[in-house]
Amino acid sequence: MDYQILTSVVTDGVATVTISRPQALNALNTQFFHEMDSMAAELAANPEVRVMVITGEGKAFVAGADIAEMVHKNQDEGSAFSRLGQNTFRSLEKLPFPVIAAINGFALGGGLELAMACDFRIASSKARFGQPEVNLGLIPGYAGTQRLSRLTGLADALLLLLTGEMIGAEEALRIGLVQKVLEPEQLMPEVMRIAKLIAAKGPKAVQKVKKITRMGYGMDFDQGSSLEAIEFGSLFGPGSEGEEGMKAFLEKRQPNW
Ligand code: CO8
Repeated sequence: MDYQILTSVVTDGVATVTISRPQALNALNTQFFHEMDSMAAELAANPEVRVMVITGEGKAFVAGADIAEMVHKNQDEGSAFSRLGQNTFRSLEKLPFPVIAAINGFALGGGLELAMACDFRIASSKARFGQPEVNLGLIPGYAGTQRLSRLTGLADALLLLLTGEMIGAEEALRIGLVQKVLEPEQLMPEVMRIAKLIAAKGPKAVQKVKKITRMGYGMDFDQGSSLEAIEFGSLFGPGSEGEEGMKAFLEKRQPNW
């Protein structure tokens, strides 16, 4: 695909995908969703990639869905644009490897919804967060009404969704929306440190942790535990990743995945 908005660089097993439409604060348009679908598929097919990082160029991570594109839509087109984004973001959750949001600036509306579809979020102290859709007479359309309350609890989610107010990074940390806050110049070094840490672990184990934790979150506890037991067993046996990891520990050497 001829990418106009996304760029990607793969180093040491980490694919860093940058959203680059800074003149519109990286607002999400139809082109973005097609590029993200294609990029995710390409990276999923690349055996070198163990972790994906998503960040934005300039002063925004993403300042929302593209209002200039949305303003002319009718009801059916509005619903279709919502489903397009929902499908793309859901597919990020289903990628085999972890996806980290490196939130460098504004994460508003569809931008916060994108960040919430990542496996965890690390933010610059300058980042600003919000679901400002009600200011526009809209509601979130990329499953923000569903993901936010699951991350923060119902009341903090409703406070953000109903007021449309922006919050800073420390408040986002307090309500569980982000996992770490760093000075702007520390953001990418720390994100890369964490991404490379994960990329160096047993690749199948990492994939299974993501899959089972995410699937189990929506499951009955006992069903989730059964799934865990099956997947746990699949890492054992001659030539398996678990055998190599455990042997390496006992032989006091680095594992050779
Ligand atoms: N869409 C399109 N263009 C945008 C957007 C956006 N979301 N955000 C910023 N821009 C553009 C501005 O129009 C401006 O363009 P220009 O230079 O041509 O005038 C440029 O980016 C720079 O923006 P500002 O001059 O406004 O920059 P400031 O630093 O003054 O302000 C803000 C930054 C506070 C982030 C401000 O730009 C802002 O409030 N942006 C809109 C934020 C917003 O409301 N986001 C939510 C959008 S709705 C949404 O995301 C719904 C998701 C679900 C959709 C479901 C599909 C139907």
